[in-house]
Amino acid sequence: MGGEKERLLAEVSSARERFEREAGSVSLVAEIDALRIRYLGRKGLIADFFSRLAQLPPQDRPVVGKAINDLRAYVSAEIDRLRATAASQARAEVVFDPTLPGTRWERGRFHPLLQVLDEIVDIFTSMGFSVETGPEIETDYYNFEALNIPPNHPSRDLQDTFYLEGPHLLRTHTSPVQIRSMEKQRPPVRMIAPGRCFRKDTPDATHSPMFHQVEGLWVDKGVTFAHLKGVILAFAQKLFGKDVRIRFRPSFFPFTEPSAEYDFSCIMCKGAGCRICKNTGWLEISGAGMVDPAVFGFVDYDPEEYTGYAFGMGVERIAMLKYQIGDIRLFYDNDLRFLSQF
Ligand code: 2NL
Repeated sequence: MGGEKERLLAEVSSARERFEREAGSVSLVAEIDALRIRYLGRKGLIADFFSRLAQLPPQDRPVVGKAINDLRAYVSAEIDRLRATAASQARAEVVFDPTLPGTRWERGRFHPLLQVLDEIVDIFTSMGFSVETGPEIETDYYNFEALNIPPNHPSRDLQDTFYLEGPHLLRTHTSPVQIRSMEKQRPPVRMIAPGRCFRKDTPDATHSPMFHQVEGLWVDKGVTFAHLKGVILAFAQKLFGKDVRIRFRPSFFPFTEPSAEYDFSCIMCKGAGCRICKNTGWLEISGAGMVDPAVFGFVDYDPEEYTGYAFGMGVERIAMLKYQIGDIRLFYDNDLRFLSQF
């Protein structure tokens, strides 16, 4: 009843033909591996032939066994050859080609606020101001008391200040840096204090609970309001150009006397009146004044011997004017479509 011997031999020979066909149409390493598993795997075609070989009568086994062994040797040599060609082709594809254009790396840049802050700092250092910094977490004493801000002043309101534990709070301005600097040294003091400030404001187009300020201070014998006007004018012109004019309007702060708010002539319309300056011709910048003698009392400077001026400015406000940005929140959204324009 033979039959199984002949059938097995025929299947082995047609398996070889099928392998030749299939091997001719593969090129990827993954395809070659799949082919190997199908033929040489533990549950593959050839393993199946061998288990059927074991069922044959002993006298039939040598002939069929040789045919299966030959098939296995052939398939495994072919697969090794295919794999070697595929690997060398893959390597050829990553070979360095010096005629290809290089990879262009996107360059990073500084945040627009930092660029404006740097510009402000450069202007003041060029005029002889030193740059001082201090902690963002302050005490009630440095943030309010030493600035002559009375205990129930509205700026101390829980609504306006981020209070932490005990006497600690997030500074609402960088003035405490100036108090600390005056404590550490005797006049002359000519410094600016740039940095982050915090106020419990609901964000809108012009308010952010975290913002940046630069405050300036000059204390010496004979410092007057005229010196303040001179430095603010020089600053305005270095920042926005020679034809910028400045004006001071009377105001009140607990830490300066007299106090003023200062404006720059509109950088868009040069004072003629436009949308940016709401047709006033002027842009409100910030406040300034002569250091109140009470503040000198806290740092042990003799107000009979020394006078000083101080001023503040908001970095966001200046950056918004410089680049005509209508919403302060754009600085903090971290949207690269915005940030990459600077
Ligand atoms: C503003 C603008 C200002 C000061 C800050 C200051 C600092 C010391 C002493 C006196 Cl240590 N003054 N800084 C002065 C005037 C204005 O900031 O509009 N603040 C409410």
